Amino acid sequence: MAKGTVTQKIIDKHYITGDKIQGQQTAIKIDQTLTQDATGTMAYLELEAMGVDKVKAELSVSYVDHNMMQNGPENRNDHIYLQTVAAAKGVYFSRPGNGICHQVHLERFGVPGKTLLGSDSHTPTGGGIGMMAIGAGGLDIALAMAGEPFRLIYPKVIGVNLTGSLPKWIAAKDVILKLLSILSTKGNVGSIVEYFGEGVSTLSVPERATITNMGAELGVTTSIFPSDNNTKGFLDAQGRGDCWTELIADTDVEYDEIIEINLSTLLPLVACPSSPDNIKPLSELEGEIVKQVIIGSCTNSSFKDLMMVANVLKGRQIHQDVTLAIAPGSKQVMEMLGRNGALADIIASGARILEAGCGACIGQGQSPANGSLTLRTFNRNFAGRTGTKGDLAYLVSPEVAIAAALKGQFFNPTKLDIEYPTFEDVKEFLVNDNMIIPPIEDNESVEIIRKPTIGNPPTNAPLAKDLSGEVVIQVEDKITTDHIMPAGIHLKLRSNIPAYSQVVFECFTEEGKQSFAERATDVRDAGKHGVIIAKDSYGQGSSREHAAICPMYLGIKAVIAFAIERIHSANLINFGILPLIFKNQDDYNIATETSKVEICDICNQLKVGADIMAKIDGKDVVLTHNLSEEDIKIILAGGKLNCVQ
Ligand code: MIC
Ligand code: SF4
Repeated sequence: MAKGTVTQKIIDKHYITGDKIQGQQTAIKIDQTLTQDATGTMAYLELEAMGVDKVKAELSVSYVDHNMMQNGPENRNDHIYLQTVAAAKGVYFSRPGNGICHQVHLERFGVPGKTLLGSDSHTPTGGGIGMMAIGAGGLDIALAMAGEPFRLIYPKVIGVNLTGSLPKWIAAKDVILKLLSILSTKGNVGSIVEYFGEGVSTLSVPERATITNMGAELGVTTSIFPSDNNTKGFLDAQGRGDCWTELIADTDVEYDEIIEINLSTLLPLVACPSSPDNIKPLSELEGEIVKQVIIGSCTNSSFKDLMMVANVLKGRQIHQDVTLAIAPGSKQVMEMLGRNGALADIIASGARILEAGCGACIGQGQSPANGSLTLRTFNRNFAGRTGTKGDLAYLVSPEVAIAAALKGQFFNPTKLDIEYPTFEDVKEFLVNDNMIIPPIEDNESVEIIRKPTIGNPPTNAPLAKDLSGEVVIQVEDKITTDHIMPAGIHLKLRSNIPAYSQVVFECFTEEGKQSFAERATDVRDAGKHGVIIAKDSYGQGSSREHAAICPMYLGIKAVIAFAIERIHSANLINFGILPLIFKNQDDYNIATETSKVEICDICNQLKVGADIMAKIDGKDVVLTHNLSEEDIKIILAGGKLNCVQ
């Protein structure tokens, strides 16, 4: 059992109830919350449904960064709702254009040693300044805003010992890509990654934040760096040095597992289509023609990253067959680049400047052409996420991205005939919070504006005595929430569950065949409970609770898989869908796309640690689950909203 870790220190300080035993549920106090618009509308509708007048967390911030295309009125309707509900409930509101939630939170609100719960899976970015920052579904954030504790699995702490220092042109992105090549995207549920070792002090806060951000792809609860002098320097430069505290592991610290990474020996790495853990050394890809490069997203859009890019581009021109798009992570970054002239260098090179937001990372524009390679500094390259079916998206560091933009092919940046631009850490960031609206005193008089595209969150019926189910879809390994609930052009439907439900599992709809929504509706209309069957690591990726709400809306009552990822499993429970596990994986093969699934007396069978006897097409199948007492109560009630309303 780990001891003396930064992780434990924060958990101990925030501990409320539960066993401090690895693998058991522990409830902790949440100090800060964040939401973004694409998950936020549901979260605040849920908060309203709970009858909460004013948020009880120390600090809550609502960001608008995902849905900014405004094709049709839906996005702007959401923004107006979010701004008015923030004012009514005592929440800070970060206006569209102010930047990506994780970047802005790091700059303006994050505090070492505090807990942060965010309705976005990349909330662990805050681990870059020593926060325990965790992603969760919107309903869990709503509950944290209401002052409720958050339950997490008491973690296994994986220590990553960083030694050496990064060579020129090798970046923080290569560190996390290296770790993904070791740990992969699956099998890490219930772990927290904590960085330590002499290499830590060689990394600046933006570099640490790149690493903790993309740590989300490991499927761990979160990732964290100690809070040291570099952290102090960053917070001082943000004019927030007074919130700094030192937070480092004890000298006799013990981790549950240790992974060694020597920064000095790292080479440029690439995550190939279509998974962040499909890692190859850049050397294997050199020379392959690249048609599009995009630099941005919450992983790699800091002032540091973009200054490196601007310096490389200064006086140079991008390759004539490549489009280069750059999205700064925040208004602070954009304004600083504008004032120091770097933006002019970027524009002069032929790059296209995008607004400070998620944009292309969530399929809002910049879809690549068919069959052409796109290089992105993002954190996810799940199939189709770019908006192009059969896309070829590669995840790289800004250094590898910019080399490709100049050369029109995968090119090793260390071979560029360019001096690597090195910088001192920024001593004073430009602080201009005019796009952040603070909470007001007279919050009760605020009118919450809900335009017609914003519906109520649906609720579920309590669990039936017997589950009389029928398979609606049978899928394979590593199904991400992007497969379940596509974003891109459909993202604007996030506040309209009946409409959004129509595209559940859209990527698996074959020409001339029933869609998932049609099949699920038929099953439901026949009086049966819908069941989803899957293999390993079901529900990877984003925190979008719509991947549970929409299937629930269509009558899904159970998911049976080899393993279900943490945030998605919690979302299923929150909306009253049973997350069940095959005890014997061979039983997956008994099922077909139309099998009958019977679980008699499910309400009584559902006991902590007990197996569940089911029948698939009449054959006996044993299922298990990881549900706690509390989870079972929620499932029986048909979801958390039914318990708290
Ligand atoms: C993502 O990167 O997939 C998102 C879009 O930010 C999601 C949240 C969402 O689906 O709204 C996430 O990471 O949680
Ligand atoms: Fe936005 Fe992309 Fe970051 Fe998600 S991963 S928060 S879509 S920038």
